[in-house]
Amino acid sequence: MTQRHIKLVALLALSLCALRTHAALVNPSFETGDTTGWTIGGNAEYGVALNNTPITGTAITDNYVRAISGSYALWAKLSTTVPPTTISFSQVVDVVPGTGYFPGFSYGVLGSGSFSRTSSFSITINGFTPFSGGGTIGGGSGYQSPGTSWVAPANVTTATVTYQLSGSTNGNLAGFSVDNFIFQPVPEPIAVSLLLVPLYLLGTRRIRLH
Ligand SMILES: [Ca+2]
Repeated sequence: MTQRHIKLVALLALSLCALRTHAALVNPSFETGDTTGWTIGGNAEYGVALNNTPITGTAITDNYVRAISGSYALWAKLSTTVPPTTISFSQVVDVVPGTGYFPGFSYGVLGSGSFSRTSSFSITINGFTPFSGGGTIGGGSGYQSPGTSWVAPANVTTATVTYQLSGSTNGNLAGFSVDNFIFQPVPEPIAVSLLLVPLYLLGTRRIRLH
């Protein structure tokens, strides 16, 4: 390896360090087959199951689990009948002050036949709720994937992120599938440019070799 190569590799490594972030959810899509890493709240019945596992005891015909990635997803039975049911998912992650992050997750109600169910969600970080909303889920419509942006304030190095989901099912239980939790850093333009410089230089070096 020439000195030039060593410099380029060092620059590339530096750039990757700039892009690297501390935030990383444990078990973000339940591929451990359970809820390892998560603190689950709320009063809903829930579990983790393989893709296509039936969710029994709900008002949705052929209600089943759909994993949006990997083999597993979490399922939860939600309704607004008294008592209303909710489920929340929390983790504490390390963050870099001043860095932007994208928290999000995916959920849906999967089954056969015709149905329409509404749901509401919120994403709370260190007690602040940057994003909440809801929507209607129809039969076969698959997942919804809400997400938002959040910038770690100065001096804040940990974030307690809580994703909450509740369902309105016209009085009947619906089995929700939940998967693909995200808490990703948003790459800063300067870090991206630092990464592109050595990649460009390596590219021109390779072209010259040909
Ligand atoms: Ca999964």
